[in-house]
Amino acid sequence: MTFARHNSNNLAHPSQLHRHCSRLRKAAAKTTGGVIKDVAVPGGCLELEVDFTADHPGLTLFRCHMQRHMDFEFTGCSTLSDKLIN
Ligand SMILES: [Cu+2]
Repeated sequence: MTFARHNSNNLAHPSQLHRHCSRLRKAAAKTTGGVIKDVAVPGGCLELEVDFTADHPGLTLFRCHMQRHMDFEFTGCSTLSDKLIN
């Protein structure tokens, strides 16, 4: 699966999709060599795309690692359903 994220403000956000191993596909409109990263930092007003294998059904946390950003709700859970995975 590909997870695409557009950072709509000018702050850097060290973001992580927990419970999955992510491979950075594209950052700031440039294709990468597919480096494996736990945390990627989209700079201000930039986009990134990561590929991951959706092999862990259930709640998955996506968050920014900056405490102040988490305090202002840059954190959330998504549910990967068994139907999506199989
Ligand atoms: Cu942040």
